[in-house]
Amino acid sequence: MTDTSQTKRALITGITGQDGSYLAELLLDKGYEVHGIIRRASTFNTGRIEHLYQDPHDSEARLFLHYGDLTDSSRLVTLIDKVAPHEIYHLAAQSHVRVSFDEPEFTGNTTGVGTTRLLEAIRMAGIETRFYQASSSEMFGATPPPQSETTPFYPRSPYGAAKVYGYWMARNYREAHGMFAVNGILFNHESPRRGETFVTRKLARAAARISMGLEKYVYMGNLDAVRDWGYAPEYVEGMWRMLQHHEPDDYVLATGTAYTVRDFADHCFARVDLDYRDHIRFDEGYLRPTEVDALIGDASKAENALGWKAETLPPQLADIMVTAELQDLQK
Ligand code: NAP
Ligand code: G4F
Repeated sequence: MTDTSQTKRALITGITGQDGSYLAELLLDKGYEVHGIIRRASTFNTGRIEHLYQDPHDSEARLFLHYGDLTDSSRLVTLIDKVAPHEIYHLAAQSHVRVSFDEPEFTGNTTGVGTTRLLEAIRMAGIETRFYQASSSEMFGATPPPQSETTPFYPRSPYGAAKVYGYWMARNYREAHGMFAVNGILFNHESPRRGETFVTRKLARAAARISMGLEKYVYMGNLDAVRDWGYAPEYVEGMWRMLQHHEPDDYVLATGTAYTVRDFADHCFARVDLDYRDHIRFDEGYLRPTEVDALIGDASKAENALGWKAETLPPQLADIMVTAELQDLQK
């Protein structure tokens, strides 16, 4: 660890995920010492942060990885005590909505109670820190758009219900214990680092592979769902701004635009001069028992208080993602 009293230390749970990797980049660029919690796996799970890796024996190293898991309270306490971070970004979760219907208990344990374990670990360690909770637009569920910080929650999945619980635990630690705990209520945000089974990455990947003759069809579920898709690197900047604000509060981050899954498919396939209708087939296995029909966010509070505004809109996002897939295939 660097021993300069000026250096800010941040701890990121979920550093190996899409957002964790962009956030680690951002914080390292800002001069932070960054600590990340990773899960032990039998295969490497650090692909998204490989380019950031620094040998911990190097005296200049500012990125440190620690084994840990959201289900292991004692480990969270000892880690927080040891690292004593100024800022904690809690991004780790079982984050796949469809999977949460198959694994509701596991999702509740990690995505929901995992947040409580971390908040309680902070309280037990007795450190002064700022806490970011990765809340989600999925919490709005069936409540019609536009959705803002004052919109009532109506979750439609075990994942959404677990996130509502995490949201209220962060609020409660703020109100009950005076903790600087913030909820970022983020609408869907995507990138070439998005997990392959989320709809934007699946479509971008399929369009690229089909255009190269590697596949003919992609099997999809509901194409009529409306989402508000932004670009992940911009959203992690918003997370950081929330923790720099003079007081803890909750904020929506979104683009305010509405596109269907079908629109996104159209943009991805048009990028490679194909018609999506020739290549998409239906598989009911990708339907959810309860669907969230439309998420469109109102991020005006974040714009006014934090000066944050989404720049990249879905057509450009589709272009970025398909281009990245094509480049990967040409390597
Ligand atoms: P992601 O790519 O799925 O990353 C999830 C991270 O959590 C991974 O690093 C994963 O580790 C880790 N993790 C999962 N279970 C864990 C456990 N039991 N213990 C420790 N770590 C665990 O998710 P993301 O897209 O970056 O999203 C970040 C956070 O924001 C999540 O909480 C998500 O629910 C929330 N969110 C995302 C969006 C979005 O559109 N992306 C919108 C709103 C909210 P492995 O790499 O080992 O699997
Ligand atoms: O890409 P998705 O799986 O994302 P979803 O369910 O909106 O959840 C993501 O965003 C949330 C924020 O609102 C996050 F909290 C959460 O962690 C995650 O990052 O699905 C988007 C839409 C859904 O309506 C789904 O039914 O796409 C539809 N869809 C249609 N065919 C499909 C597919 N989704 C997936 N994953 N795979 C399909 O084949």
